[in-house]
Amino acid sequence: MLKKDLTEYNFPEDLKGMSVKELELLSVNIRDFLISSVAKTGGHLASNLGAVELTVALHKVFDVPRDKIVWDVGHQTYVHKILTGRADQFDTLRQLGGISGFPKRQESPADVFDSGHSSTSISAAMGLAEARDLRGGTENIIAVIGDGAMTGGAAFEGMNNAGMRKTRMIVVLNDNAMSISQNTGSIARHLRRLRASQRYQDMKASVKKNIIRVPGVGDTLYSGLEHAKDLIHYAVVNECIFEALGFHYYGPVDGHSIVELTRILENSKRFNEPILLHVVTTKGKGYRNAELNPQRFHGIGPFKPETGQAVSAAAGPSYSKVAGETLVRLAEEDERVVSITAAMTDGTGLTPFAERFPKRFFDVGIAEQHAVSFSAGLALGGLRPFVCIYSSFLQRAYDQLVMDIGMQRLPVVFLIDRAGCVGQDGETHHGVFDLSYLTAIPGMTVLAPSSGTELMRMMKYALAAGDGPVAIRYPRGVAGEDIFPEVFAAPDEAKGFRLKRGAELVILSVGTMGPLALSAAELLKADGTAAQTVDVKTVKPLDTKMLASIGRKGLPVLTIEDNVITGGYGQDVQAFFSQGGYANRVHAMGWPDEFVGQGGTAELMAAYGLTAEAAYAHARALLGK
Ligand SMILES: Cc1ncc(C[n+]2csc(CCOP(=O)(O)OP(=O)(O)O)c2C)c(N)n1
Repeated sequence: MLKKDLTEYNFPEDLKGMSVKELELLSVNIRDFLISSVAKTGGHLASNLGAVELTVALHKVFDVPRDKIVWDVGHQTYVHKILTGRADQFDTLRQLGGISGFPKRQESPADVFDSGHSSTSISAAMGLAEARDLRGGTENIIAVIGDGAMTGGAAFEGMNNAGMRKTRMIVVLNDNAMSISQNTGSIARHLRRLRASQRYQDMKASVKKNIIRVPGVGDTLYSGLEHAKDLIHYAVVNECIFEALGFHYYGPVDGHSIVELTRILENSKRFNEPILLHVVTTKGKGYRNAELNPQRFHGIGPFKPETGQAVSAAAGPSYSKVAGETLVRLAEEDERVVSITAAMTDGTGLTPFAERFPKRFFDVGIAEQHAVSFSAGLALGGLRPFVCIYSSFLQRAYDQLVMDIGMQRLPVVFLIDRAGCVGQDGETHHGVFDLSYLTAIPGMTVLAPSSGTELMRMMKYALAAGDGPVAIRYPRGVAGEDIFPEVFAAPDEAKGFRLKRGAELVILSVGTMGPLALSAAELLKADGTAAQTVDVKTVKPLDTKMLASIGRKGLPVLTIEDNVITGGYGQDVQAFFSQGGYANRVHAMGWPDEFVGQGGTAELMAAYGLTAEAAYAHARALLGK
């Protein structure tokens, strides 16, 4: 029986008794709910709209939480959340204290693996399956992975291993031909061919071979199946990469047909070996605006459902836009400039570059490790690569940063977008570790602009420098105006720091923490305390001349950074003073040693004491006031 409101169901139990017709009508209701709900909160709409029938069928066929579904990236789990009793919490989606836009084990037993970064589902599902087998369990383990996430090398590491071990697990490949933008690469081409293949064949023989192996019940199951004649069809293609990796391949299947999906999923349960079900879906399905522009509706802020228009417009160009436009200008002047993205062309502002210089632009797929080693090769080949990756995704490529770039002192420029707190995407996406992980690499120059113009100056410098890697990190959102009088100068030319007469304390703010530092200084001034503010543009190498002159005066120092305190700029300053024998007191402000959750950036900063008021209080404490 269909109910008026999704919150009235007792999901997933209520799904079990529903007919195909009812499941189809339910899917329509879920779509309406998704559109009106995400229009208010923002979120990953297009991917979820495309996965409605697939998720309904998964929950109809499998018994969650006993059976385990591991969602790759996890941005497409809204329907799964609705079908596991969380529809009533959707007004809190991605908000401070609300439900997450990604699977969270803490949130529900139905969420078995926390994700946010791509291509990990097959490995995690394989681990769950091998653990089940060692325990003698019988539950089904399913990984759901998109064609975009399938371009990540880690997915193949998992398949390589599971295929060899013949691990009993199901991989559902949700193929909508889209990553965030059009999916690229040979895997995408291969999937296109599989999709186009019309040569279906009865999979009876294959089912028999596999079912017969199910201990105890194989024979009975098979004869039941043979009579039922509901065997899955599969495309016979001359080459199928998944079969070469040891998986049974079935598909392509219409990912919007509840009948097809439930049948293939039901049959897949009976396999005793790894199988991959190739499901074809349409990103944004059922909402015209999203179908027409799936990229824009991949991740979107609040919008008007009738028109698809954003509720509020940005107050100015973002750092990403400044970076992309500057890169076009640099490339016009210097033909060695090339740019690389790992499936984030638009997010990193590279669309104008891709259009203007298609041959010098590389979208390598969701493959950050490859992107970094590839850029090492490009640099060795005489080019000047600018690698544009979000801070949290660059974590993937740490060894490549250390060995392939840092150790070899290659002139690669990293444009590290979404550095610092990113807001609603939460702990998987906050870029709060980069200052720590980058400054640990010998020879890496690490810069943090405090305005859009500073970013431009830094990019120009990075191209001209050319004697080692340069990382420039900047946050999500609007690039501000210059707020400090000093403009960026090359680290070795940076001079001219003078302690102001009468300064009682120095506030060193990194990059975009500048406004916070200036407000704190204002509060202190009102209290009769003279604080000198410094815009720290170069995080590494440390400005030792400046620090030594502060050290000699013994002034207390407050540092503020949009990074974890551990291993950040503040701790480098502390180490400089203590190792240099200076007695300055230092208080380091930044993110604490914990995974910071989701919420508005300002809300989170307030919750974690990254405010002008908190800075004022710390400053006074340093001065013993
Ligand atoms: C390691 C990593 N790099 C980049 C991203 C950003 N990202 C999130 S979803 C996505 C596209 C995923 O495409 P697909 O798996 O096909 O899912 P779809 O949204 O099309 O359903 C990308 C690139 C990420 N989550 N993780």
